[in-house]
Amino acid sequence: MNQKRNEASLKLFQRAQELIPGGVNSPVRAFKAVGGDPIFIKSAQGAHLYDEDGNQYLDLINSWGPMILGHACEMVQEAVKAVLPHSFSYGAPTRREVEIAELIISMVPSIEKVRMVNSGTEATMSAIRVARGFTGRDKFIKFEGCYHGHGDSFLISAGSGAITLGVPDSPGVTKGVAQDTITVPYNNLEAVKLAVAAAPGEIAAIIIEPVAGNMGLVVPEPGFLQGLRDICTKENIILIFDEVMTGFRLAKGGAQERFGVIPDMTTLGKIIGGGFPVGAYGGRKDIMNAVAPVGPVYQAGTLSGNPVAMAAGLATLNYLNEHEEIYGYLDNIGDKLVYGMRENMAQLGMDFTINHIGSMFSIFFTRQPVKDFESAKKSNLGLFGKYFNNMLQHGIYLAPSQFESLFLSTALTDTLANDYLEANLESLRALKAFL
Ligand code: HOZ
Repeated sequence: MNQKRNEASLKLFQRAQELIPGGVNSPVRAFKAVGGDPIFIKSAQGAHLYDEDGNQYLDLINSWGPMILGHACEMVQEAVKAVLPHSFSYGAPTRREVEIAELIISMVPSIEKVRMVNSGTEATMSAIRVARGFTGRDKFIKFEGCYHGHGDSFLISAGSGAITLGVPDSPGVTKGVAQDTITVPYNNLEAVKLAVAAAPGEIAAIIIEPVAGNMGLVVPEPGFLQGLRDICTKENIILIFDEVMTGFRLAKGGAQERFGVIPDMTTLGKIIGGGFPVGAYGGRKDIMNAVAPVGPVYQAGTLSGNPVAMAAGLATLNYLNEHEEIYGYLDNIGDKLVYGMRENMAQLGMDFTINHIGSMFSIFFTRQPVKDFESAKKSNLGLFGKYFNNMLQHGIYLAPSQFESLFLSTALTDTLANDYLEANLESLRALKAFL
């Protein structure tokens, strides 16, 4: 156990609660689902976070995905520094926007044209608008437990912070908006077929996290993504992969490359900005040509394509593009953690479920397979909270919610992975008293 002091974090949290709803600028960070008070981070370097009290943590969130090369990566810093003397925003086109568009199009199989925005939420909201404008249809299908940012039409059966705080259907979303969102269970093709048959010619798009990361990690069953592709092709529905989490992470070309299923549109965020606020949506040329100023579907943004964010994103994506071996490394270190956790559990006579792919994984405190939102909700949340706090005491910073994935970075060495597994063994052992 190496975490002792948290007075500085506590003081900041007390001040913050007077000033910011819940003391945080994004709800899951408040630790409400796991008990205890949030840690305020002062800095980060490589695989580690440092809090305001000087404690060190091994970071298994990596800013919820973007820091795939570890924190404060030198090469990204240099790229950002090169831009700063030339000012920080112009609201006019720049060279790097062209370069990053070329790079994204070369890396992501489905993207022929791309538009930069400022967050994943903007990307998904815009993609749905484009799909509606292009098809002339109003409704879309989303999957229970998938989270596509906080746009009104997505906050129906939503995962991530929405389910963490018990508001999967958020107040404030009007009935009028909600009636155009059709929800079906993840990994259930029959339900999709029924939903499509029930609204013939009315569905503009099916949007999905090809690997779901917002109900904890849930991997698509064999044939599920291809089944969606086939339905969409047959019914002229636009298939949108929300790869905000999986893009540039599960492979250079994201989950679509890894599973060999190509959607019509893709939304991106997180890694694409190298840690800065960036999102993007793109896809088939004919669809993207519906976007203003070429087509009539309106979408705009003063800070879109911001030069500082573009420099960080470009440096990160260029590096990933030129170092494909990174994905083998991340897969191996992910395997090491997950197989090691399973060994730890076997040693303690436990058999909880771990879902895993590449550098993303989640532990669920249930013995049943987790393949959709209903099965994810079977996890014992009390045990998860205890496990989270045990790990924190051992200097491991996990996502403070059962309904999130963990993300690894290339800064996670073999030695640090061993430290993680030791902490995991001790944290699980401490749970035995509660089983
Ligand atoms: N809902 C976000 C991840 N799925 C968490 C974002 C944050 O708190 O930074």
